[in-house]
Amino acid sequence: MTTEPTVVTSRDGRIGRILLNRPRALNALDLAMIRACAAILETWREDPHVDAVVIEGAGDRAFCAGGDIRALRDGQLSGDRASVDQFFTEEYALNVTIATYPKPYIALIDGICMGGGIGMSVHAPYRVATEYAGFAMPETAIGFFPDIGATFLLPRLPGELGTYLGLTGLRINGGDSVHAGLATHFTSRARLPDLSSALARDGIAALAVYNEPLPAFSLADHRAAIDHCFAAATVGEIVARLEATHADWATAALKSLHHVSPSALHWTLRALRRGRDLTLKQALAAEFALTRTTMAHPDFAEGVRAMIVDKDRTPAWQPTRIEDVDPNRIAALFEG
Ligand code: QUE
Repeated sequence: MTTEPTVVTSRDGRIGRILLNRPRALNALDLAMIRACAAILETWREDPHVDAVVIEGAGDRAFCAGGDIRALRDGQLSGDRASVDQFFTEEYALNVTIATYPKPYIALIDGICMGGGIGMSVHAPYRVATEYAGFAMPETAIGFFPDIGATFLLPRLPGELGTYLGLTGLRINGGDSVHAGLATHFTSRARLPDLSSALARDGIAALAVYNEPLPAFSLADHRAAIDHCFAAATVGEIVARLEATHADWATAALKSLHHVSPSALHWTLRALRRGRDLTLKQALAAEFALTRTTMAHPDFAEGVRAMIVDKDRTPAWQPTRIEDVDPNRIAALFEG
């Protein structure tokens, strides 16, 4: 039996292609995939035959659902911090490579794009979303925080949209992702194969040719209220402002906030506020330090257990209520 490579690379006309090829795992990134992407980007960096890089996900469900969170939980629980550190070191280095790559890097996002998948796309200058794209930073649901440079990216979205997305973990669709600044172009799934061929033939000029009119921003009517609620200084005050906002979007946001880890809400808000003033590299270094302290909190292993390992979706958080999180304990995570 031959096993298919989990990253398939090829040259096609003027471009280099990367296919994240683990469709049954929603193309989630393990360390081998991160290494394969980093290696081919180094090969192509100086290759005169490669003018641009196009990355896609295999299958029609996902661009990339994130990182290999299950392996990270195993490493944390067994005390193998070295392997956990290795994963984040190489993943975050790849995020910087993508952000600073000297040639156009174009992500075609036709399915879910979460966590590590955002790190593989949103740092790049060109991100094409289809109507099937779904962007989310859902880490508070697993007792973690938006990493991969999201503490740099999210505070730079319009108003408080990034705080809203990072705390609730809610998913936004392809059109909305362009309005929010997560994607740069919108091309329907039906035309994506033609765009992909045109990129190989004509380079990035093809992006404008295949760019389509955007559907209306579904959050447009709520932007001012989102900004007001999520500008609050504490998680408790954000919840209070949402409770005072009698609207369906606010009810949905509250439902998410009451499902995710209360402790993760507190450390995520603090990390997002800090990221406003950091460069991408500084944000990633700060995130790396925060992986060490937050993963040692019981909510990380419990959240991954509930959402990914056992899939019962009923995590037993410690503490269980937002108002019972000890601010001193959160502050200590940022000093560790
Ligand atoms: C929150 C998350 C992640 C998640 C689910 C959440 C995440 C992640 C995955 C994931 C999905 C499919 C896989 C896989 C991991 O799910 O970060 O290995 O095959 O990577 O609710 O943050």
